[in-house]
Amino acid sequence: MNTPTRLAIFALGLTVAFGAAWGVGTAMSPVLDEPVASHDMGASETSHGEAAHLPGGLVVSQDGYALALEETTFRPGTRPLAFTITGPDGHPVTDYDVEHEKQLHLIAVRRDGSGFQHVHPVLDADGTWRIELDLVPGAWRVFADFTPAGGEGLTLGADVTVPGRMTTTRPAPTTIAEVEGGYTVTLTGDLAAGSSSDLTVSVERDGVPVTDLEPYLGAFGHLVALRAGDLAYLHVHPEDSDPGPDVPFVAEVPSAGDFHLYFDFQHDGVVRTAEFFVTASSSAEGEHGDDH
Ligand SMILES: [Cu+2]
Repeated sequence: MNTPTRLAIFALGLTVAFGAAWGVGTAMSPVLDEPVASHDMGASETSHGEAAHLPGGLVVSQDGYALALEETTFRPGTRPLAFTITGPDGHPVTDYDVEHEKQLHLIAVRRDGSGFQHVHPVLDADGTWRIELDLVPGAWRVFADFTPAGGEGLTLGADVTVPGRMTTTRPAPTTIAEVEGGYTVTLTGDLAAGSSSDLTVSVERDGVPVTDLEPYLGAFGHLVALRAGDLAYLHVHPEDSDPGPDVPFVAEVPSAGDFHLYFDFQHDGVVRTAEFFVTASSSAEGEHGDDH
């Protein structure tokens, strides 16, 4: 710590001490700690509550766990990504709970919502995860969705840059996705901010409803929702269902606005992704059944 900073903190400590008797150590901690830290009463309990309600994926470090990428800049192409999750003791985490059949789910997507990849890295004995990503130029976000053994589930996010000439198109609203292999995947149901929204994804192939979807990650499909603008990573829960054509989900979105939805499904031994771009209404609109 340099001298001016130390002086500034000392001065702050004096100010606080005058106001609050001799609770200097405690009084100073909100100044020195990250806002998420909560080993104080009252005010920091509130800030902890707010952090708990923040959508996932917006921070690179939370509750003592941090996502550390070995490299953050890549040339375009198929590139190896390596990273660790460091724990509260500062060492890479090597023990994870299995959620949706995997110890860790990695999502990579370009900031404009294109290039979505949902993959499952391999863990080394030393705690390093490795996977290959297909990268084109642009600003990317990667998300690690995991549960440290015996702990709470976390989604941490970090930025990745791929230099080069970037092309982009503004995504258009779509609830019908054409997917390679002759599939047409349709999303029905409306997202409403602040409430649980029932969504159904229906799969057809060459115009015929698909009734033999294969289990993928413990359900007949896996849905990831990202908020346009900041790529907040949202919770979507699969519901029990038949193996198609309809696969139900419950989604909770924290705000009105645009969302990218990605539905991974397995059929004929191949996992494919259908992409949707939808707008969530404010909850008031949703209650009044505004369907346009
Ligand atoms: Cu996964």
